[in-house]
Amino acid sequence: MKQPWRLIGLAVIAFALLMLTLPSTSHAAAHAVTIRQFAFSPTPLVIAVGDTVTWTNQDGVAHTTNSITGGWASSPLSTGDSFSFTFTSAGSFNYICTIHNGMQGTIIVTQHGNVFLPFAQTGNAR
Ligand SMILES: [Cu+2]
Repeated sequence: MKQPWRLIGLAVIAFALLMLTLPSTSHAAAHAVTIRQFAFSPTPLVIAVGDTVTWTNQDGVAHTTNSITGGWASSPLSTGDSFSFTFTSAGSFNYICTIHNGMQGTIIVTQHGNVFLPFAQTGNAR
């Protein structure tokens, strides 16, 4: 009769380990994009689902950050102003400054939110 209890014990441990890994899978990071000299930097920027990007205008003139596909749209950002957006789905998102259409950038959102990824990365100091 010891085996069933042992299996249940293992299941509890496995469940506890899974719960421990969940916060790290939704470990949202913050990224900064600088707007300077009529350019977004860095671009392309690679992030994970759930991460937040903050654009900050360091130019002397106003700029915007507007997704071409309508995901986000800032109002004109004056010098020192910031705009943040949290990406909730994977994909490649192109954006522009609507004041200066030649200003273009790309945010690449990858699917790091995979629950099983931490198991594959055992021993990785993350
Ligand atoms: Cu601009």
